[in-house]
Amino acid sequence: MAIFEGTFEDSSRIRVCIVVARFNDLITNKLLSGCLDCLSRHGIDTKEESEQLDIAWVPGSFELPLVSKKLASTSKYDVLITLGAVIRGDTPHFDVVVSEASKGIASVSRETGIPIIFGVLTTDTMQQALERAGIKNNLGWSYALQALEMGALIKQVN
Ligand code: INI
Repeated sequence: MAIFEGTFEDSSRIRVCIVVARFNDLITNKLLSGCLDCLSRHGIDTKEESEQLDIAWVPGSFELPLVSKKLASTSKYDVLITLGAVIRGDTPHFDVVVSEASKGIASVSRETGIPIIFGVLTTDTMQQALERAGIKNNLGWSYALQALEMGALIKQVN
């Protein structure tokens, strides 16, 4: 019997790309900081000259799937992390943006075989988004952990 399980022992060797939406950058910059903090504490080089980490900026969450697809297709990364924030109160087309981002990211991940972490906060208010981006808890940290787990798992299964 084989048991496949992503561990954090080889985290320092995982190649990561983070794709971040600029829309609501008050929130997405905080998610990015949490993400980088977690990656760096797990041995990933997060300095500017890093050879194992890249960061791509897109205008909004709607653009995350296309750019993720281009990056995932390069074979340079073991895992991608997408970061965005869609806030219902301020967004009449909330459902459209969230649906396109979530379905798009899931389908890119399946098509390319590269795990892509869905780090798009979807909240009713800016207050809730702030709470999840650092005031109470920084979910960017959790997204990075999930990325390391999936990066390790996919290496085992390949
Ligand atoms: N993009 C977001 O990431 N969050 C939002 O809350 C948002 N709102 O409010 O509209 C948003 N819109 C921009 C969208 O993602 C695209 O960038 C834009 O439509 C251009 O394609």
